[in-house]
Amino acid sequence: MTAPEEGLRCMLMRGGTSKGAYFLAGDLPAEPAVRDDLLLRVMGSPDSRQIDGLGGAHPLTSKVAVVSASADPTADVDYLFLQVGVDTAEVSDHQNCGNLLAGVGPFAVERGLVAPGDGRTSVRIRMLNTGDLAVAEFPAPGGRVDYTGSAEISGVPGTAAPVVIEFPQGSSPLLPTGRVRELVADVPVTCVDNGMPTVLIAASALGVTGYETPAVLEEDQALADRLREIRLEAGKLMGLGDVEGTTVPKLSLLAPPSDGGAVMTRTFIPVRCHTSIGVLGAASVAAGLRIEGGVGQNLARLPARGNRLRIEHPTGFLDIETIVAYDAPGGVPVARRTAVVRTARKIFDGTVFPRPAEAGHHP
Ligand code: NQM
Repeated sequence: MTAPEEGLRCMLMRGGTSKGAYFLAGDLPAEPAVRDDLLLRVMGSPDSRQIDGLGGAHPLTSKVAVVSASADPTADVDYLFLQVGVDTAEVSDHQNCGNLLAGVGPFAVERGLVAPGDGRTSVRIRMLNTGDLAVAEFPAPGGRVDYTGSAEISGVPGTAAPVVIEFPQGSSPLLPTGRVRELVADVPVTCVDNGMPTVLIAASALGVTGYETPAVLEEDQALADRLREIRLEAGKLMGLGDVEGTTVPKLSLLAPPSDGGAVMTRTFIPVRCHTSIGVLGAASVAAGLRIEGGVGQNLARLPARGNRLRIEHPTGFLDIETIVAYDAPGGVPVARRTAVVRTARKIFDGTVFPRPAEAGHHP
């Protein structure tokens, strides 16, 4: 590997409603502290505008995917997601990202890690942040990824080729506290983890409607204080320890649907309010709505038939299929399968030049 200051091979991609820098693991330093210091300098962090790097000044555009061939016989590639702080010098592997996941299969084909099939290509992805598996299917006719198509996802202008993602049953308990509903900081919540630890709360329990814009909710300091209090307590109950400096659990405020869907959401990730909703965040909301006695039960409208739920969010909706089953009547619920359609796009492929390391700073 040449010195990173001489440039690193990098692809900028939109994955779902997020955007990030994709790297081959072999193009980055192996030592996590050295890698993370480099990624901060690539993304332009810490700086609220990320003016000196690739980051887009929002957690949804300050993301990194690290991809490599997998040694696991049940997977083709390994995917490590890293959340890069915008105005903090932090790089975290504590959460996964189902949106950047949409770009991982196409990136693996672009970099020659997997041989594309004829027509649609299927890539089995081991998500290193959780250890869980995902299978992504997308068009790559004649060996070249075709990003064009007619799939539309809320929060992204235009249309693109569908990336169909399936998640088999994950390894985390769906109810991390072992309870369907509990009082946390005096508010009824359901803590759920279908790939993303998420605290479900009725918006009305916090004195908001759940239909406010993210900007209005972000300006509400009293709400921010309440959410912080709930999150710190819920984090401990969910076995995540002290979550003060981490990005999980997320908090999803629920309200009755306004446009024919199952539920309206406003999701805090965890300080900024999401302009749509994360994929695994939505998977957790959807599974939570299907658990008997959860806080969403009286406000959601579940379709009489089928596994698909429409999760409404600030810029539209996300359709997600989830099958929740009980191991025994009245027993423990498990999410057997989750599936979603996303799109992704290669925006730029080339060499990124990190900001120079600060003199005397050795990570
Ligand atoms: O939940 C944002 C996003 C995400 C994560 C976040 C995600 C997911 O929209 O799977 O995709 O919750 O930090 O990219």
